[in-house]
Formats: sequence, C-alpha cells, structure tokens
Amino acid sequence: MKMLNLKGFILFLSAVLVWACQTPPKADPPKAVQPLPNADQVAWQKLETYAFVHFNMNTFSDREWGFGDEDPKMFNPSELDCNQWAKVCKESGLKGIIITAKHHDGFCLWPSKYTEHSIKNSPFRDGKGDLIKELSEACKAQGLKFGIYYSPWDRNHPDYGKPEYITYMRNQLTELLTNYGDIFEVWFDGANGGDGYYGGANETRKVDKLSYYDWENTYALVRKLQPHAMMFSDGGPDIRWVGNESGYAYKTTWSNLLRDSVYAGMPDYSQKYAEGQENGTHWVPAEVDVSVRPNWYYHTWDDDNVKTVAQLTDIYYESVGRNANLLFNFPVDRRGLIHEKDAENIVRWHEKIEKDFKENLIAEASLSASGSRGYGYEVDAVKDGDYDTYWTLEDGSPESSITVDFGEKTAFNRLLLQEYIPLGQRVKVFTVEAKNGEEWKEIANETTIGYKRILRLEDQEAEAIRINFKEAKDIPLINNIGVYLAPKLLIGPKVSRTKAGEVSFEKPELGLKLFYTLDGSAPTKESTMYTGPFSEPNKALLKAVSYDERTDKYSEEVQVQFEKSKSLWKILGGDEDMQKAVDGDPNTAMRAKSKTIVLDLGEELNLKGFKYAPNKGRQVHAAIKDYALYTSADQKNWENAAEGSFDNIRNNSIEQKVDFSPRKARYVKIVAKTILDDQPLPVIAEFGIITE
Ligand code: FUL
Repeated sequence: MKMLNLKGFILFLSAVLVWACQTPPKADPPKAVQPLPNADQVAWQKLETYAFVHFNMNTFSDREWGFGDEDPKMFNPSELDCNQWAKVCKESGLKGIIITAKHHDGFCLWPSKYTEHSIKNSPFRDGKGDLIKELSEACKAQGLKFGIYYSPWDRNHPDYGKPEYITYMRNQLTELLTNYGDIFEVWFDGANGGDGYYGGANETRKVDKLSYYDWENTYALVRKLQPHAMMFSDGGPDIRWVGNESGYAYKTTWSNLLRDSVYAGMPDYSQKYAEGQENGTHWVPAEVDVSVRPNWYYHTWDDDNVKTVAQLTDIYYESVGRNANLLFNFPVDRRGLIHEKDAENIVRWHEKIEKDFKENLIAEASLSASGSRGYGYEVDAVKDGDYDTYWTLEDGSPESSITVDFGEKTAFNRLLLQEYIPLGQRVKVFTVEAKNGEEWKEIANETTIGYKRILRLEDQEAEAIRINFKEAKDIPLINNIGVYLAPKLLIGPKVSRTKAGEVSFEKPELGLKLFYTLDGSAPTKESTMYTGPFSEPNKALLKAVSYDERTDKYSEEVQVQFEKSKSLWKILGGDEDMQKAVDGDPNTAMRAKSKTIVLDLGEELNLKGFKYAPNKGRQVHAAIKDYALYTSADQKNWENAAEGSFDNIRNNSIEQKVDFSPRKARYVKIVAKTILDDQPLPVIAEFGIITE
C-alpha cells in the first residue's frame, strides 16, 4: 500500500514537472491606465440593465412633479403587488429595481419617523404599510437587486432650503439604508430647488446646488451604511447621468470624467460633461435612464404611447451598446401594477435581445492578432467566456489588429467588443474591415469601446473580419468579441410627411428593404423601393411594407391615407409659432392666442371631416374638450359643420376625427368651448382635414 502511494506520488510529480517545463511562465500583466473603476463599479457595470419604478403620490395626483401639498389620503393603490413588478423584471432579464422612495413632492413610501407626509397617513394597508419593505422582499424573492431613488429637493418640507433640512435628509437616508437589506444603487436626482408648498409657505426656494447638500458628508454617510452601493447623480460620485432622458449614450462615451468640475443639477452638464472625457480624472461611468412611456409617472393618456419593441431595442443598442448601463422605467399604475402593455413590450424586447445574441459566430472561427504579450494574453482569450482573461500586446505602440477568420463566407450584422476595464478604458479609434477573396473593405470606423460596444451593421457577408485598433491611450486590452447575425424585427416602416408633402420612412431595423405603393395595390418586392424622401403632395393612399431579403419575409402592411399636402395652409392672425398646428409634425405643438382659431386651406376643397391631434408631449396640456366647427368659402358666411366633445381626450391623446356633411370650403373655424387643465387657451399639436 505504502509502495503504491509512493509510486503514485512520483508519477504525479513527474507529470507536474513535464507540464511546468513545457508551459512558459505567464507574461507580466500590463500596467493600468488611470482612472480605474473599483470592484463595485465593475460589478455594477456587469448588471447592464435594470429597472426604475416611478410610483408615488404623482401616480394618484396625475402629475409629474407634485407641489408638495397633496393629501396623503390620496395615495391608495387598489391592487398593489410588488411581486408582479419583480416577476416582470425577472422575466425581462432586468437585474434589479430602483424605486422612487421620495420624489420632489416629499411623500414617503415608507413610514418615516421624521415626517407625517408618508404612507402611514394614507389608506394603503390601513396606514400600516411599508412599500419599501414589500419591494425589497419581492426583489429578494426573485434574486433581484434593490435600489433607492431619493429626491434631495423636497417641496413639502417646511425646512427645505435651511440647514435643518440636511439633517432631515440624512435621517431619512439612514432609515432607508439600514432597514431594508443590501442596496445596490442610491439615485440622487439632479432636479432641485424652485417653487413648492414648503409646509404652507407656498414660495420659491432656491438653493446653492454645489454647497447646500454638503454632498461630501452625505456621500460619506451612504458609504458608511451601504459600502457597496453605487451613488448616482449628474456627476457621480460612482456613476453619472448620461445627460438626456431619451435613452441614448454617445458614439464616443468615456467612463472617465472630470468629476471635480461637475455637480448635480449644473446647467451645462449635458453639453459639456455627459459624454465623459478621455482625460477624465475619475471613473464615473454613464447610466441611461429612460421611461417605457413618454412620462415617468403613470397617466392613462399614455396608454397608447408605450414604447414599441423596436424603440426599446434601439435604446438597448444606444445605451448598453455604447458603454453605458440602462435603467428602464416603469410608471406603475394606480392599481399598483406594471401595466399589461408595458409588461408585454418589455418581455418581447427581452426576447428580441436574446435572439440577437443567440449564437456567437466567433466560436468556430480561428483568431489571429498582429501581436501578443505572450503566454496568458493570447488572442483566444477574447472567446473563452472568462471575463478576466484578455488579449493584449507587449508594451509599446497600441496600433494593432485582431483577425477573425470564419473559414467560409459568413453572414453577420452585429459586432460586440469589450475592453478589460479593470485596467482602464483605452481605445480611442478603431475600424472594422471585412474580407472577401483578396479584398478587404472597411465597414466601420468608430471611436470608444469601454466596457461594451455593440455595432449594428447592414447585413454583411465575409470570409474574415479584421478589427484595427488605431489609437488608444495605451495598448488595448480586449476580453471579449462577439459576432452575430441578428434576425430582423419585421415591422412596417414609420411614415411621416412634411407640410410641403415630402414623405419619409423610418426603417425599423438596418438591413431591411422598404417597398410602397400609392395606387391601393398591395406592396411587394416588385413595388417601388424606398430609397429616400419623395414628394407626394396629393391625396393618396400609401401602403408600405418592410422586407427581409435573407428570409424572404414581409412585415404587416402599413397604411396611411394622405390628404392633399398642407403647403398652402395657414393659421390666420397667427405668428410663426402658431403654424406648428399645420406643420405636418404632431410632435410640435402650439398654444393658440385665442379660443377661436381660423384655418385657411389656401384653396377651396371638398371637405367632409376634420382632425385634431392634442399635445402628446410630457402631459396633455390644455387639450380642447368641447368644440364647435364652422366652414366658409369667403370668411364672411360661416356654416356650422359640427359640434361635440372629445370625451376621452385626457385618457387617450390620440388624433381625434370629426365627420360632417360634405361641403365646399376654404376656411375652417375651430372654437374651443372648453379646455382641459383649467387652461384659458388650447394647445394644438396638429390639425388635419378629411376630403371627399
Ligand atoms: C428627473 C425628475 O425630475 C423626473 O421627475 C424623474 O424622476 C427623472 C428620473 O429625473 O430629474
């Protein structure tokens, strides 16, 4: 027995020796390029997508920014279920939820000891509820992370603007950061200071955004209570705002930031700092916050404006695909649930993203590089699935390339690249070439990579691709490359037409072909192909489809009935601004100067109806509710055409249509008899007509 053990040991030892002699020592690691992320920032970046929930007093007061004088009794969800939120997020691959614990109106979703303006004075769970607790538990049950949005601005608190308020804020943060388990992110809103209720003072209170909150000590408190939580605000300290609420980072997005020049709520942040800077002094990566509806809070009138799968997908590529994390907001509704439409679209969005990245075509390809640092840093590290192994060069010039040889013609339309950020963001310029036969052709010329960069390309076919790192702060460190053939999202094009009658299509996805007809026939690949804006000033029925050549499949048909173009139209007595009501763009709105608006069509037409689109912007401001319509051939004799009410216009801000008996007329008079939101004058996004 003893002999055998000894024999075994000797055999083992010789095997180790043979291995050790054959294996060269691992090359020295490259030096870091400052600034660097800490381990928590790297872990945060790997989350990539997570959820925001805006649910608070505004949900019940139907506002975006409550004044602070709302009665706590208004907070009364009928079916609140945080588990439903957590399940939707889990199913959509979102890694956590951040909740508006206190928004600008000061109402608290937890029974804070320090204010009466909270859930404890609402009918919800008979005043015994604690929504922060319910959500933290629901997140835990689904394995999601949990985060807190806390508005420093408080339009309810009597002390806001005074030093006492800072103590209040820190007391509240202490409650939130000690009683609910691990917090992965604390979101400090940059919007602050202004008018408010302030305990009944009803006044405007401005604060010095740089100094009032004594951020240094507030941050220190958060760090003490939740050492691993990321702190978000315009300028960090740990993660920064991307500078817009529309859902995109920039083609050039640095995680480095000149952090000491930035403070929350500064006026020129978006223009000057949002992209980050190559020479930024601190690692403060960008986070893209965007709502799945036009607004942050739930309003019934947004029910038809939930972002489509195509829009959500675009957002993903322009955020996660551009070196930023993505925070998708759900405006939870008055029942206390993520609305069915939001849930459906986000789940379908997730399925789409999963499909796009299903098969990495690099798996079977052979890789080579223009150089290597040596053992442990070979190019195959970019496809080994291990985050912490990467390809890099010997110290010296960063100019280099990686070639991915598929061995045969291969179709693809996505390229994913990752830099190994624990040692700093480096790449400044890179290009991509595709090889067919002997010829190399450039297919992309880009700037930064960072944690992750995804290029959406037209469908390509190539035997090989080459990624050229042209300029970098130091030798590039690449830990992952992915090449994919994403299936197309086959939906019809979005059609718009200018006042002059120029028609444009928006492609739902790169690589699709668009076809259309104007004679009523069904469009196919034999019909006219859309190659750019075209003119159609006349009345016509447009039918359009998207077509995927690869699969030979069509989208459903999109139909748009064009009336004669609005080139001759004018709002009489109106200035430039008022002409926005007839500019063909329902996204621009105008406030009328009078309750009676006269529209000159510029020529006599056979009218049989009228269309009115209310403002779809952040809120339905001042929509016309009760109306009367008159027509005239000469502006002297007016004939009543219709009278009525747009009953559901508040809840559903879609274009409203009014039919009337056919007549010839050049002028239309619209009288706004009642206007919503107690407004004296109506706001109009677009007027239209229906002709015979
Ligand atoms: C903004 C706020 O003013 C909005 O209401 C919303 O909370 C958004 C996420 O941040 O600054």
